[in-house]
Amino acid sequence: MSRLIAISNRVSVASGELSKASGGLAMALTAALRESGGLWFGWSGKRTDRFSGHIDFNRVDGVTTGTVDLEDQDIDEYYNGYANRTLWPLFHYRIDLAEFERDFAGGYQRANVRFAETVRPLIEPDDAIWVQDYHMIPLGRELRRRGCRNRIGFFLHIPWPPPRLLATLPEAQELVRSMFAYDVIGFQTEEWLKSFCTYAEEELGIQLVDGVAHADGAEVRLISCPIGIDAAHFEALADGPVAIETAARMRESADKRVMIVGVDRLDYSKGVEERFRGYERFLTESPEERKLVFLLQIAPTSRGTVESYRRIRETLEGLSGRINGEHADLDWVPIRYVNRNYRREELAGVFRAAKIALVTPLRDGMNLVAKEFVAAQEPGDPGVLILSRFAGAAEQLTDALLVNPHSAEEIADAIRAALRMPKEERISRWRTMKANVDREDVHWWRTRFTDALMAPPLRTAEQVSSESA
Ligand code: GDG
Repeated sequence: MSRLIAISNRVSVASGELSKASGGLAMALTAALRESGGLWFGWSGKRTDRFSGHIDFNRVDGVTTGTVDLEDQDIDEYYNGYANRTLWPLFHYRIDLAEFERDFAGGYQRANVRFAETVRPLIEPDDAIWVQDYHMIPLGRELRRRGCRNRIGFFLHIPWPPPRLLATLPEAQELVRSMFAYDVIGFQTEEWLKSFCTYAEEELGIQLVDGVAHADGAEVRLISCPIGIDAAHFEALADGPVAIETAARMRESADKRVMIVGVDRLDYSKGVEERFRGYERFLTESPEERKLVFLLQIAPTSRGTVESYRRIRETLEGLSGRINGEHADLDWVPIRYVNRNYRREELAGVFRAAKIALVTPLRDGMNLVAKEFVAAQEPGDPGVLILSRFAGAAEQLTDALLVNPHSAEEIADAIRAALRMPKEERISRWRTMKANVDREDVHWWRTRFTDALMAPPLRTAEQVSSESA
């Protein structure tokens, strides 16, 4: 296998059992890079007074990382700006929150040029390059402009918006055109893939045949490639000592009540406000059942410097306080709302102790929490997953209780249905979901993408030039 170079905004090698930051992406890339002796390149997360292109190399757990520091202006315009205040809200259908600023677009382009210039000298002729996510959409084209003829793939972790929404982005055409510099473009679901194809065909007149786009003599494979978790590893965490102890603590503090759990990075796309309203509806409508449950919502803060993230934090604090004030009793609080980060093995224990998970994003590329909850369940007595129809995971986990996350009624109904669900039904739904989580795990995802990336070009360079002659 040729060497793999992964490029993403942030570089975080999943190292050791007790790592806090190792989410699915970190796990997946760490495994892929370790196998191919690869390199992981990106931003260090640190600032510098003047961008120098100096690469800081490190070796962590068998993976080489190379990171660069960015100037304040790049961090403001590229990361906090275009990535998190323009593309993130727009791609999650929140045009009301998207900010369209020329400075942001310029900073995004400049940072991508800087990444391309910095990483280019490290690329050997046989390397395959895998660019990750919305921070780096134009990176492939910038590498091509610098003479890079390697196989280059791009994977989008978040949704791709419908064409009419994307059209609100002033740079939409240019941005999408830049993507045809890649050999492979991967999306989490068929739905996002279709939206991309419709835009490419209708707005850019690009010809698509059997999942291959033909643009300016180039052929680009378009695939759906849903990301998975390291299911075996997560299941083992849930069976490990830290998780067992955490689950025991949770059960004791639950005092025979059913624990409903939600775990989300604090982000407006995760639908936590709407979830609280759905849960409140359940409390109001089911007086006889309400005191049998409580909701534990874990929501570690993210992107704290962006205004809309401060707002969501305030809203949730206010809402959980109001609901608790109105419904709590001397011996019972309906919502435990926790703003901090837990170790993965503690999360696995929390999932194991929970009888219901509320995973109700308004829009989500995939949502790994849904898969982690499934992986952590006790086979003989599994919990029920309530899942948003608008999470990428809903294409695979069709045996969850699927809900419209905007509807408080549907969320309340689903909580009632979950509480009343017979054990046999719980087991049978869980088995089907677990089979999917195990089969289409993170290794499956990585192999599916890298196989497409390493596959021989559809036409040789000679064919292309003789056809265009
Ligand atoms: C993007 C896309 C896509 C959460 N709290 C803690 C903690 N977490 C972990 C979860 C999970 C990860 O963070 C979150 O993954 P998600 O998939 O839910 O969401 P995003 O961060 O938005 O990720 C998403 C993903 O990329 C992968 O392609 O699924 O759609 O938006 O692993 O468990 N981990 C620890 N402590 C916490 O308190 N250790």
